[in-house]
Amino acid sequence: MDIAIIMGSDSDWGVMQKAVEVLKNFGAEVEVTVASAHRTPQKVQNFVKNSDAKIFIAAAGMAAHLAGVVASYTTKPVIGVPLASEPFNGLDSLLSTVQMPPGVPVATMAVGGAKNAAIFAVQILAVSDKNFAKKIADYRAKMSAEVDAKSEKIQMSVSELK
Ligand code: RP5
Repeated sequence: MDIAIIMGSDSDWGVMQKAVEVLKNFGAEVEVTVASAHRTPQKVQNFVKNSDAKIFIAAAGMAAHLAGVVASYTTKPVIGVPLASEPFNGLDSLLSTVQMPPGVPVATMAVGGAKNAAIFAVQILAVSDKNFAKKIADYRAKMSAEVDAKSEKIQMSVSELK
């Protein structure tokens, strides 16, 4: 298994589905489970300890300790995705995910950053896998070409303005 995604709740799926789509587009193996640092701590521990995934993506909202707890059970890379919820719109989960004590890092994405979590995971795989390295390079080139095309379109709109 390449990537394991752990979500604190099934209510996180609406955001995290994007990560699965991106990972599948890159041809990465991905599995998803719901396990909570607070509601099902033993399940989190068992899952992480028994998983053969190379990288974990952990997504949670509110008091989002899931990624940090996952990181405490493994020395594999852990990518954290803080998720937005009321009343703090994700600032609570961002700080809960990113403010890890020295020695146990979590690579924290932006609030709701499911897509970047997937891309970052593929970039880690790409360090030792030429196939993924080529796909990431192609992805960057395509993105760059799209920006150029958008810029040209804007230039045309500008020149058409009186
Ligand atoms: C977190 O609490 C979950 O990751 C979710 O973002 C939030 C709310 O969970 P539910 O009450 O919707 O299950 O642990």
